[in-house]
Amino acid sequence: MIENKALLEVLETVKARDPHEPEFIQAVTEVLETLEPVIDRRPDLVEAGVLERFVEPERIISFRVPWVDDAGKTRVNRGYRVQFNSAIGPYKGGLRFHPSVNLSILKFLGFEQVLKNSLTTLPMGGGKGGSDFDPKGKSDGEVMRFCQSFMNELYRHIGLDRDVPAGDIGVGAREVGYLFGQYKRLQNLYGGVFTGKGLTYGGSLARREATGYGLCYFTEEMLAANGKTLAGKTVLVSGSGNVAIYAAEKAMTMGAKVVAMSDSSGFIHDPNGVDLAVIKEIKEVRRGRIKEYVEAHPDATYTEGSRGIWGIPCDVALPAATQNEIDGESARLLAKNGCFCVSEGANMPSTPEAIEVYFENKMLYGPAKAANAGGVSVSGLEMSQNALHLSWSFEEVDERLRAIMKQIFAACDAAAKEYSTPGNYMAGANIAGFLKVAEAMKAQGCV
Ligand code: NDP
Ligand code: 2IT
Repeated sequence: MIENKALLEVLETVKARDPHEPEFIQAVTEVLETLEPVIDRRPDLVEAGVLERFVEPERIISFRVPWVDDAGKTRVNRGYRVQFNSAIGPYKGGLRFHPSVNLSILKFLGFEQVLKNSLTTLPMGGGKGGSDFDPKGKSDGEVMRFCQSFMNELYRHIGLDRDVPAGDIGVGAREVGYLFGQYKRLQNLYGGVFTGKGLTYGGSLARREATGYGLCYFTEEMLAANGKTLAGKTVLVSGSGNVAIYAAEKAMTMGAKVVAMSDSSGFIHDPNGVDLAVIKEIKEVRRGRIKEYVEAHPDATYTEGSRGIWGIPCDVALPAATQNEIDGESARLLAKNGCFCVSEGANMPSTPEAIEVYFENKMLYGPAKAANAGGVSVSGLEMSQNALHLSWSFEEVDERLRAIMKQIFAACDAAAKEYSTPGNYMAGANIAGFLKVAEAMKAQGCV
């Protein structure tokens, strides 16, 4: 519970202003609670009005996205871009296309992105955007027409030194291609205004793998600091999208056994270890459902309902699907079955109750904004390569990613020790991320 008066006032204002935005309130509450020891020592930041500005997006753009489906019918979706904070660099963050997208979700994601991008050590502010459009079940032509219409509005608001979007849920290589193509056509500019681009048109090697690989690099650092390693451990990875697939791949390379993965319909359990080639074929090539896995591996089981995955005994859990996918009950189940580490590939996958359970059970907890920062880090490296008009090898990008994840862990560890409880990497990530942004905001005055 917060006692600091300035923090309390800011939190109460957010709750009063946005009572209909539960995810945003959840993210802000968690961060403000952990900032108390910093704010107690830094009245100058309160004096400079940093806190009030820190929780309010600089700009929110909302627009109509009309498009024509294959039957010739006009459809309308909502498009958004939340430009949250540009204190340390141009807005940077992904676009999400999913029917659940609304301002509460995009504001929580944008707010988290500000702190995450600060942790990467690269000069990027934070933003997020997207639409309630569902690419699932749409033809390539429908997705293209939607993306072109979305960009017909978004192009005015983005740019190399202004705002650089990327992918997130529902926005992968196909969508980025269509969005980038339309931007280029409208602006007659090739500039690296998108990251996650295809390798034939300015994308970075290892961007596809970056979030998942980075998650494993961070997790390995956290485990090593606590006398443990991923090798030989049984691991659950939720989701089967971009982050999940490459988290599973790197965990396996590091010697772990991944026994389960999921999608929004259900989960597969393969005690022999998941066959990732089959998952990639189903998800990346065919855009199919994870239940098809048991056709290739009849020894594995498929169960309806994605939450059930947390009932499988494991050592390490890597949630990589979506927000609030681990609730208190799932967390208790993980702890009861011997899980000692939860490291987050998805953004805010643990409810506040779940996080309490991790701490009560002395589990190692790698918070999303640190653990999944590898994706945006390599996005930053993609921007650097584009600016230099050259491209680095896979190994070079991967090496830089590894170094960044190591540095992020070190920063979380140090801030936890200086301001909070040693080992509380959640507090460490929030504090280290906040301090850099706060200093920049103070230095730039009331803007
Ligand atoms: P993808 O669209 O590639 O994959 C998303 C996966 O999560 C799919 O398996 C999907 O299942 C599942 N999923 C989505 N929504 C839900 C839901 N409501 N309930 C259960 N499962 C769900 O997205 P990404 O892999 O890119 O993103 C996954 C998470 O990682 C998100 O939280 C994202 O914000 C975060 N992230 C992504 C980064 C990136 O670089 N891509 C970087 C950092 C974080 P289904 O196919 O059934 O919908
Ligand atoms: O949540 C995230 O960090 C992302 N979706 C990636 C953002 C980016 O700009 O690469």
